[in-house]
Amino acid sequence: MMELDWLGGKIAGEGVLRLSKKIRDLEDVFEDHAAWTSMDPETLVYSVEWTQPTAQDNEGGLFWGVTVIEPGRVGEEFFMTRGHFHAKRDRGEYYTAVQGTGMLLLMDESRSGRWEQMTPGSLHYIPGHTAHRVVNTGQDPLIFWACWASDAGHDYGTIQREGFSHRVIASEGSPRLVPSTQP
Ligand code: PAN
Ligand code: ZN
Repeated sequence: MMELDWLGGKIAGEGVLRLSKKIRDLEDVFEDHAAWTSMDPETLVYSVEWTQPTAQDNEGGLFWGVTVIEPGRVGEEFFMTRGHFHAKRDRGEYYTAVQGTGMLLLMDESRSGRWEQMTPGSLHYIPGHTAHRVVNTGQDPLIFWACWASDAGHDYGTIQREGFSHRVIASEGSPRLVPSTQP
């Protein structure tokens, strides 16, 4: 059995997997390369803890995890996840935020984008065939839980090459959604 620290964004138990992404791991994720270069490469941007109680290729299984995105910016752009399509495109996912404020960016395969505001208690259904990225637009860590299909897989390459349709930047202190000029 696993124990969740629901509001702290932690999972305790045997076999919990963890990853963290620092500034140095996120080259070309943010638009302002000069600002990225000037930052401390060891700055933590986000971390993920998750449990895989079944094999990754097990059709019908579910995985469960939590992401904590630190507050911060690279240039004008807020800290955010890499974002991905699922490798099996039709696999959906649930996200629910428990702390902080942010935006869930969604984009379909024809690059049509939309977004949903994330606040404590907001529940987000991410349909299949939809890339998803989360942006922390607040002053505090943004913590959200997720449940996804065990055989979904992650396609990061498409977003790396083509980017998202929109970016979220700070404009006079407030988050503003702008069309992307480059991946
Ligand atoms: C989430 C994400 C997590 C980190 O668990 O994997 O928030 O974001 P990136 O994977 O885009 O770096 C999820 O969507 N799983 O499918
Ligand atoms: Zn996903």
